[in-house]
Amino acid sequence: MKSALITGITGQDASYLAELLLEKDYKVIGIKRRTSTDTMERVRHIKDRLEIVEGDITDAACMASIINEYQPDEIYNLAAQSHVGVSFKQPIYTFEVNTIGTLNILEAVRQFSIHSRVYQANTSETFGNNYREIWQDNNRIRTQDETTAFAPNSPYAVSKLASHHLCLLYREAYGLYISSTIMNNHESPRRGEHFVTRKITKWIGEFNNWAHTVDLWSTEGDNINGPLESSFPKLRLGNLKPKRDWSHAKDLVYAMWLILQKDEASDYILGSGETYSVEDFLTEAFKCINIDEWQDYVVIDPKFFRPNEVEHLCCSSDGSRQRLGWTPKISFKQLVREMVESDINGYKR
Ligand code: NAP
Ligand code: G4F
Repeated sequence: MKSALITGITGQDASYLAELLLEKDYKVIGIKRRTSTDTMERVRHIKDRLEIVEGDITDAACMASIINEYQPDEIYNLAAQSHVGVSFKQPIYTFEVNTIGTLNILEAVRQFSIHSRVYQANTSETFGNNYREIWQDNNRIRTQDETTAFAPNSPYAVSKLASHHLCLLYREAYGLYISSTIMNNHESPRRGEHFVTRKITKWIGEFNNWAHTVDLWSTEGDNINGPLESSFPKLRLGNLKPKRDWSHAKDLVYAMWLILQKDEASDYILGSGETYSVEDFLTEAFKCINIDEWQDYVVIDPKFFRPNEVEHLCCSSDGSRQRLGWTPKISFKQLVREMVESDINGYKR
């Protein structure tokens, strides 16, 4: 039986990855940091099949002790301060978790468990506003691939780029098996509520259910497109123009597992290869409750704008896909619908 250690077990990606690894008969050890309230919601349904260990990746001694004790075959470092906007307000904390935290794990592996294969979750945010222009079917496409230069423009992105380089360094200098992946955005019904996609679908779910209770939806099955009652607060968002390459988290965690099954450690870039703006997501999500004029329901609030923005992410991951034999299966439209329906049904897990 193989063993896998997952940091950030209470997070979105870890919950899907843990399900996948349990299906594959792994022994799964999840690291959870101490919190004063319960954060196990995403993994409650599989909790009894996981070994949960309390620990914080910013604590070097703690990481060394856990990795030394379990000697895991695979380590997936998914723990992070993963919110870009928050990283502008808490830059030092972001570095402690995302950079020093990664380093603590690499050092523990180097000193106590050199056979462990490590997966490090890094990010397309590290490209900042860099892209490559290619012509496809007479269209000019902006894309990022393995050759695109990094230009991180948030504390989060800089912290993750440092983590990426530490992985390359530990692989090269010590011959450890460490694979670092530049992942584009991936979402799901389990996405944190402060990321834009889930913020939108959660609002829609609550609004839809409220509208039903006050009978705002005038006649059965008809589009309403009516005015928003003043008693339900509008959805407050920031910049709607940025474009993201959105996939489903389930697709991405499958690639994570494939990556650690390769004979050689390497770097990858993962995403859908399609790009949609925040406004596109909003439009598609409102369509799920038959509203075309989302503008009546949304307020643009400067509070949600960032000091710097990444304007356009769209990955070209053909090389990585070929090496892994991987392709994402869930489309943008399916993803949006699944998230909206889950929030209408009151999100269970
Ligand atoms: P997430 O839902 O925000 O989960 C992050 C996890 O890290 C949570 O379980 C959190 O615990 C834990 N954590 C935070 N600080 C910790 C610490 N000091 N020690 C131990 N655990 C800590 O993130 P995600 O969306 O699943 O993303 C997984 C990884 O992929 C992250 O590294 C993220 O930066 C990276 N990534 C994500 C995306 C994406 O679109 N989702 C794209 C590119 C890269 P609490 O529950 O206690 O907060
Ligand atoms: O949902 P977001 O906060 O995700 P962002 O910044 O793209 O970061 C996510 O993807 C990265 C990979 O590219 C990960 F590394 C990272 O960990 C995280 O998972 O914001 C998406 C876009 C941004 O342009 C933001 O400015 O939506 C815009 N936005 C507009 N209004 C908003 C809001 N973002 C948030 N969170 N909240 C808003 O109200």
